[in-house]
Amino acid sequence: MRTYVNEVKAATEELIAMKGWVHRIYDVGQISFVQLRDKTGIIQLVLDKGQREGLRLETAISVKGKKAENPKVPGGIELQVQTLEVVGKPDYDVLPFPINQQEVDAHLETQLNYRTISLRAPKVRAPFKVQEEIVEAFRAFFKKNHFSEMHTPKLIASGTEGGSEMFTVNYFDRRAFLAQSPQFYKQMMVGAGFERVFEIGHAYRAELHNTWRHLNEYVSLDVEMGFIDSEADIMDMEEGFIKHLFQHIKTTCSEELHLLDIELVEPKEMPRIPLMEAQQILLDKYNKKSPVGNLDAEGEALFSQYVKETYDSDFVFITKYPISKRPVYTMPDDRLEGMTRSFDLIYKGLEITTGGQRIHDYQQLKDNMLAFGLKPEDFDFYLETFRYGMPPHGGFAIGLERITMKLLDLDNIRKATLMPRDLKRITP
Ligand code: AMO
Repeated sequence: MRTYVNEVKAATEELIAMKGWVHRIYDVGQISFVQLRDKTGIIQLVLDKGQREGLRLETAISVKGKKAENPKVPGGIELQVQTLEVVGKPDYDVLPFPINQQEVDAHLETQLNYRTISLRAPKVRAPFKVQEEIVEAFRAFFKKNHFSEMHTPKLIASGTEGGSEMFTVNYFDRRAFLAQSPQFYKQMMVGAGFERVFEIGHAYRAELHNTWRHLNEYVSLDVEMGFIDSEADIMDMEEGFIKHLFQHIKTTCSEELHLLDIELVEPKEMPRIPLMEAQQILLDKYNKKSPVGNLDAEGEALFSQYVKETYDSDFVFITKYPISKRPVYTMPDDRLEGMTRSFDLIYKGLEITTGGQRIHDYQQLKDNMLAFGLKPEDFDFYLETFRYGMPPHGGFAIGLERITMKLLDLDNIRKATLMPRDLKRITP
């Protein structure tokens, strides 16, 4: 039976079998100290000269040995190796960059070019363990709250978030698109009787900008909920999830948080501030003008700073966006002319979520399509659901890479993306 590095302490076998990669080698006279790295950590192996022969960094090996206490090595335990087998011989001249240092000293683009190499470095890989746990927490939280997991089509016939930013694909003799979001389908599944649904899946945006926060393919954590009273139910649900998430990450990722030097402070109550108020505060306090009906990236950052100072919160919901700035499915706000029952959630200066209540009345939705210059007949497959008693509903989507990036204070979304797709990159 194989023992992983994080199990060695508790292992009771006389001879312990371990597998992994050669992370580091120190030769000291007749013996060598080799660090073996597996997916859970690093352990020191003690080898004699014969066993050491031919070993290079990153050789994949399988060893058997006896464990011994050594207070000088990390973890306090080393393995005195009795047998060693090379199971994966390397075939490189030089490594593209060293991966056994505290930090990988290579440009991000180089790290991405050699992604399977850079990911071998524990600190580069750590965000993905956290990301895995974000997904785990998302699934567990929403399942517990009566949501069903969905897998909706990614090859679709029409856009959901406004016409722009779509990738076109050939679909036999027709044109199809890659889904910008599961928006229509998650709403349809509410109407189909599932009532509460969530989806973890890729979304595609043909954005033409290469920035630290945009990807052309990202993972969207989508939620849609039927029989709501208002968009406040949706914000409550998201706030509840984020609080659950912090607890979960603290308990499941303590090693990764330590490695990345992150101290997670549990979120306080998240303020909910109408957009117009936020824009006014930015103008009064920072002399910062905002674009019509939105905040720009600088405004989001400044406003987060204000919220941190005023409410001691890293999160803020911006509410009540104008009709003209929100997609066709968004519910107008009958309490405020020209505005919608929608929101964004800003976390440490970056939008991580858009959400809101949707129009559920068939005729109103059809009329809104016309008002938006869309042809309702192009959306028959979607509109159909609304003719048979669609309940008031709403939802939101969180960008997985964005929330990972902010949780871990990473400065570029690519560091939270295994294989980023951006303007210039479609490999590896
Ligand atoms: P929106 O278009 O705002 O809303 O997207 C929701 C969230 O997805 C993430 N996101 C991105 N992340 C990385 N790169 C991108 N190019 C990118 N685009 C979006 C962000 C964003 O907040 N259907 C609505 C959601 C809803 O109302 O339920 C939608 O897709 O974190």
